[in-house]
Amino acid sequence: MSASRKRDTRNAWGDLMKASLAVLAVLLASVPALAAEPQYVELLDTTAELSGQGLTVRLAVMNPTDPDRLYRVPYMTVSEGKQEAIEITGVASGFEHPGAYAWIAEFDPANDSAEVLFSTFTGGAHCCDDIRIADKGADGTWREIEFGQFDGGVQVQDPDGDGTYEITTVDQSFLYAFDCFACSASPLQIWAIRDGEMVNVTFEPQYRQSHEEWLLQLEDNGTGAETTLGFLGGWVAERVILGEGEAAWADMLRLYDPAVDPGFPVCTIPGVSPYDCPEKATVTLTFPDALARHLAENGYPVPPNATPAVG
Ligand SMILES: [Ca+2]
Ligand SMILES: [Ca+2]
Repeated sequence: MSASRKRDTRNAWGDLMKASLAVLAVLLASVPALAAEPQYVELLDTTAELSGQGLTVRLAVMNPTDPDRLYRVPYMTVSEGKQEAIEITGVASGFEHPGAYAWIAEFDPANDSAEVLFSTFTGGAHCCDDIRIADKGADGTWREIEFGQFDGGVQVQDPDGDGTYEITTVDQSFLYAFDCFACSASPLQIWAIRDGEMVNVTFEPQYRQSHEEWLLQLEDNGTGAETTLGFLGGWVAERVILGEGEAAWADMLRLYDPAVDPGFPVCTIPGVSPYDCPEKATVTLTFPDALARHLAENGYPVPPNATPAVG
């Protein structure tokens, strides 16, 4: 091989390497930074501790100092480095060993720290996990976000795989709307934290696959129960999220048996529950009418072929 051929080969390799590095740089720039996996700790004794992502979380139980407060209350302290950042008090459950857990996870991309989800169990048959979140503001001050109480709890997941975690649960409004808790299907609900605010992102298109999977799960779980009103309500709502509302409504009407419809009382006075409603303002709706009303009241687009909601 001549000297010039060698030089050409070297140049060709050099060009190839440069091109490969350029491609790699573009690829790396387009891939979001890999976020750390969320970390979990549960309060099994009187204290528990977890460190990760630059934060230290301590869970402990406050003994009642006030004689009127009978129950011990779990609380959480979060430290950033060596500095205590925030203390958040949970709720009393009435149990001797109150249930509590925490997750460190990257929920809110608007700041330079991970967040901490703190849950305490309020007690009762199902209810509830009381969820609060420690979130660092733009000025570096930590704040408490009161998320709410969730029957059956919440999960920390990243359904769209972008490295920022979301909180998934089910739409609580369906749990007892048309049937008992265990007989009710509920649509998947997804929450994000954006600049310290809880945002319901259920309908955003990047979560479509999660909804498709949830629908499949509902249908499997509904084996033998596909015509109960509790199933049909949540099933239609999940399909409304998937943009199949019109077909879902037609399917529901085909499966719906008026003979098993107990009727659903609603109050025509806005904001008044059926339990507090004067008799003359109470209207009993059929299941399809009640479902259309429930969808509208809870922010779901009502399918165009649905009966008009009353009241
Ligand atoms: Ca963050
Ligand atoms: Ca995400």
